[in-house]
Amino acid sequence: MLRYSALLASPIALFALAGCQTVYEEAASEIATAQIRDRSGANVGTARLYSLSGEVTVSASFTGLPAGTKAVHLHTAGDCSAADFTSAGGHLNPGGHEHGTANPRGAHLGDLPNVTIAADGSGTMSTVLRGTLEGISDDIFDADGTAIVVHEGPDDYRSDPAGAAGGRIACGVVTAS
Ligand SMILES: [Cu+2]
Ligand SMILES: [Zn+2]
Repeated sequence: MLRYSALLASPIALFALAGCQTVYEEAASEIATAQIRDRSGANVGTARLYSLSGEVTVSASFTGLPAGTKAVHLHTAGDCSAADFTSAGGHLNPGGHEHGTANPRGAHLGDLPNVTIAADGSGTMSTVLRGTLEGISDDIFDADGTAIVVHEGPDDYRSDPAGAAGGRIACGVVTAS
């Protein structure tokens, strides 16, 4: 039981461990994945959603992206068909909030931390979503689905409606496992 409590306390720290599968990933259930592609159609990453004890964690790893700090969000439609990925709609926001974790009126369910892409084009991001699995799975797996989107610049965590993050450079449809 001690081991279990430690998992609950620090899923993000455990995700940060090197290796193929972390302790957290072993204990958690994968509920969805997304193959993320850039505007040329090249595969530039994978996102996985896990549930453990009612919490949902999003973990994404990227390769082949331009270096720098990039916004990552869940968008309201699982549709990456438009060339500029605007088909994915705005941020997933079932609660009717404004954008940004630093916004007193925020935040969207889809607001995720920025990812830092290294000079070699790689980077990882992991975070626990606000809300419980029971509360948010209907929003993620709704009729039009959900996408994970990477932007050309960083999210300022404040500017409504999208964090002033610039254009969309990569997109993946969240698919139930
Ligand atoms: Cu976005
Ligand atoms: Zn947002």
